Amino acid sequence: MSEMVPPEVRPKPAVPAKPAHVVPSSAHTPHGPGAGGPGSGGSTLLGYIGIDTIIEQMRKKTMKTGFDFNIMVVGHSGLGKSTLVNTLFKSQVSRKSAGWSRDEKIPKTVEIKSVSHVIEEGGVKMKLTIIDTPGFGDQINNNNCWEPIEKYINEQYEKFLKEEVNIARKKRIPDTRVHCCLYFISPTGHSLRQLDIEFMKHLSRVVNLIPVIAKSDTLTPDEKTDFKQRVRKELEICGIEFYPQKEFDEDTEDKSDNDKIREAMPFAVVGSDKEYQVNSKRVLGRKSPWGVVEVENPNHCEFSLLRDFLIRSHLQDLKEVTHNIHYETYRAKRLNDNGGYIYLAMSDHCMLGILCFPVEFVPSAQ
Ligand SMILES: Nc1nc2c(ncn2[C@@H]2O[C@H](COP(=O)(O)OP(=O)(O)O)[C@@H](O)[C@H]2O)c(=O)[nH]1
Ligand SMILES: [Mg+2]
Repeated sequence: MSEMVPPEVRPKPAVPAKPAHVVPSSAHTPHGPGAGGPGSGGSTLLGYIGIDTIIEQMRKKTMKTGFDFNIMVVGHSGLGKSTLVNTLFKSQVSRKSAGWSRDEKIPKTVEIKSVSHVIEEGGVKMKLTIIDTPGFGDQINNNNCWEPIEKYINEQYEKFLKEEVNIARKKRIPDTRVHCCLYFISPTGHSLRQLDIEFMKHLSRVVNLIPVIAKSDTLTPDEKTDFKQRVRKELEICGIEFYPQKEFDEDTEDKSDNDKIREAMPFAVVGSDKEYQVNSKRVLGRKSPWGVVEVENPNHCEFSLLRDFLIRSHLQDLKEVTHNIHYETYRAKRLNDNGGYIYLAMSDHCMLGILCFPVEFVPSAQ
């Protein structure tokens, strides 16, 4: 008869503690006693794994590498494009119009000029490129004046595509693609011009288009409300979809946030790089004999709505939509045009050789 052996009592596995140096990814994540319970995302048995540190890792990486943001401004001369961009980034990031065409007083066609700056805030570096389009809409005949702008945007996609399929691919492809195009609508109080409609129709398909009503301090509040409504209606009738497009909303939360933004668009803005003293506060504004229009005061204009949307809430999404939607559409079209192959000239001047990549070998998203 075999002896009864008492069951072996194994010591409970020690739950690995979360290392002290790990910073919580969010203030809501419980890490104290009881962490790992139901609903916390961890497990009492397995203990802390550290998945949530990805946020901190990504933050560190972004701090180290920085990021590119390329913004294009389009609209008639004198609509306040340079001023608005300087107001947005609180510095002289865009040169005044006079600086662009010093040698050429009257631009013959649309010129495209870009200027880059590195802006640092809280240890994060952003390489900001402003692409200006002086001369747009200034001709007597403005037919097809959106063409050079569309060409420029596509050239940046082409550059990126060539880098992607390069055998000796750069670790980090320089991103010159236009992440956002601010289109300045003249504050006429009437309706959109044919040129506005033509431009937005063509460009909304290739870039994140954000229409804004320029110099809105020239409209009374009632005129502004009417004009905004009329512009929205006209855009709808013409089938022009501006950013953020409904079809790219990812979930219901996205949809409800973006619905509010879409209803408030196009933002009626005022730009200024001058400061004034108002109620013992320094504010950016435009001074007139009857008072100061405060650029960042939501009761005066919608500049702060535009700034928050563009930089504080949607900057990353603008980059993602550029990459995943606009660039991807361009890439797919290029592949289709070439029967599934991308042909790359080895030199800009002569075809020294041709590299062919079947579709399946072309790397996709970054
Ligand atoms: N009333 C008003 N004037 C503005 C505004 N923004 C710029 N301006 C003025 O309009 C003129 C042209 O501005 P600028 O930024 O060079 O226009 P751009 O040619 O479109 O780049 C300058 O005298 C600016 O001071 C604005 O929001 N309201
Ligand atoms: Mg300018």
